Amino acid sequence: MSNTLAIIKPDAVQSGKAGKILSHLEASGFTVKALQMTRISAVQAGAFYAVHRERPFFDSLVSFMTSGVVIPMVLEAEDAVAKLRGVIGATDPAEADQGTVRQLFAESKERNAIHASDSDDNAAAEIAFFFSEHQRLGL
Ligand code: FUP
Repeated sequence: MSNTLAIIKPDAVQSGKAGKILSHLEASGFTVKALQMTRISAVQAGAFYAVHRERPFFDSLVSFMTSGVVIPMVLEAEDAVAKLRGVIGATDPAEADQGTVRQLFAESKERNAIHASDSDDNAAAEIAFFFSEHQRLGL
């Protein structure tokens, strides 16, 4: 078993889809190990997406991610990182496979409902970004 980080993004929380997404993740075989509702600052969003700092969509992405509540969570499954990437689908919902979270619930390439870590190293870093050492002891 391994862990990954998912974030239900502001578009999905605001439109009342968080519960359905959580159900979908559980039905897909993930165990929710930790979860919170929070808002992040522009500095925090910029740090989280630092790899995209030079991209043309960066400022808009930071603005979106700070526009409302987000729900970061730690999900456990066998091969959790790859499994969750498959379950969420392609970045752009127009290109996401049928039945994926983004195909079902996302509005656009930017307002795409959910984040998922893309490697085990990034999963560990992103879990530490949102959850304290004390919380991580429970994982
Ligand atoms: P993903 O790993 O599928 O979340 O996608 P990326 O890491 O490539 O992009 C991170 C986030 O940047 C996406 F979730 C949405 C946003 N993004 C855009 O808004 N426009 C783009 O062209 C690409 C990404």
